Amino acid sequence: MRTFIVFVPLLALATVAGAKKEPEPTQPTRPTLSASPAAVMIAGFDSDGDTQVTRAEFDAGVERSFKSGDRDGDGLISLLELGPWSERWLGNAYALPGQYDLDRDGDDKVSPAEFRAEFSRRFDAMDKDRDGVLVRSELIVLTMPRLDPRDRKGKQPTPTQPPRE
Ligand SMILES: [Ca+2]
Ligand SMILES: [Ca+2]
Ligand SMILES: [Ca+2]
Repeated sequence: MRTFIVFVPLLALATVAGAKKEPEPTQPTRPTLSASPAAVMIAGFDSDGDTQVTRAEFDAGVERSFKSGDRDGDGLISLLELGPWSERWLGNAYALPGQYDLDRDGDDKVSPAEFRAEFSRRFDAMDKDRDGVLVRSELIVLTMPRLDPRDRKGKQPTPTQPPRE
């Protein structure tokens, strides 16, 4: 992936240099790469370190996560337990999936079935090729920048040059 990230700006610079005095050279479109809190959590379920999360690793990870969230061991994650669980596994108490995604029957408790169902839904949504394995590219979201007509002028990429002496 590193090769890809380095290569894109170089290619963009080459395109601009090659365009010379063509009017309005096409803006290089660089996607923004990001990962949702749920994707970060799921990436952590890769127990054998091969960067792929199989369905078995996922199921085990979901169970592990649920058990760690159920601090009082009553078999449910209460709303009081949900905040610390979210902070630990999603990186923030307000990250999604949250209470309304997880507690589908609205009894203020997240059951193992509710928990599994929500993450299973997310696994299926991320598994684009439907092979039952999540690879890193399926966990990363590419957002293409929107071309705003107002930004067309005067926003040339500035090539980095060594300072002249
Ligand atoms: Ca509990
Ligand atoms: Ca519930
Ligand atoms: Ca897949």
